Amino acid sequence: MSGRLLALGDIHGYTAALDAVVAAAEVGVEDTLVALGDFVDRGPDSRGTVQRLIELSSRCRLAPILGNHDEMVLSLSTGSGVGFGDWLRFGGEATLASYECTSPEQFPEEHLAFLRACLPYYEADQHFFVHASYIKELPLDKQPTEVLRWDSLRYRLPGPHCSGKKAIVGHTAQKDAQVLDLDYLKCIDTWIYGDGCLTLLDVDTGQLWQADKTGHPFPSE
Ligand SMILES: [Mn+2]
Repeated sequence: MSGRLLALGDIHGYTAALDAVVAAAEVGVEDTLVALGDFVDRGPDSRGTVQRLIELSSRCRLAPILGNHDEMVLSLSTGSGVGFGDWLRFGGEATLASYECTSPEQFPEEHLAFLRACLPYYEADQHFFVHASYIKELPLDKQPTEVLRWDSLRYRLPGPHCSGKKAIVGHTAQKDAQVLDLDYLKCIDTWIYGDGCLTLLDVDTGQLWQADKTGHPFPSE
């Protein structure tokens, strides 16, 4: 297969940063772009971010992974209402504002369908990709979704996975804005919703493209 294997950290509604790193890396139709999830919440433009990802799916080989924030939106979109208050506090308020809605039940069906089609994980020849974390002894198709989407590396750092493949993860915001590189695991959530940036990684070469909230190169010159 030609094209690069690229990984994109947690976007959280910062569409300008998404546009900037995709343009800088010149993402093209041959490239596989694994988006690690948490497309929505906290930032100002969740709606624009989801729209852009839908567009990107026809401009490259997009493999979107479901994050815990995306999961919250999906479960609230079915009208369950469970956890609505918590979701608002964890960034849902900004998401509602961007959609000009009072509940995820009212979000455009195309956007909800995109989130429903997101993957629990993505596996390549020498790497695998999850939103949050994994249990090192279990094959990927046996991982609990709680661990895949919610576990923090600060709470429990897994060792190398039994498959021998290297892990690329998001979710645990790196507040020094540096990619966490343990060789067997890279975490590329570089805290765009705080003082950090959005990171796009070429998995095979290690090249990084990074942008801040406004879409300017990070770190700024
Ligand atoms: Mn997350």
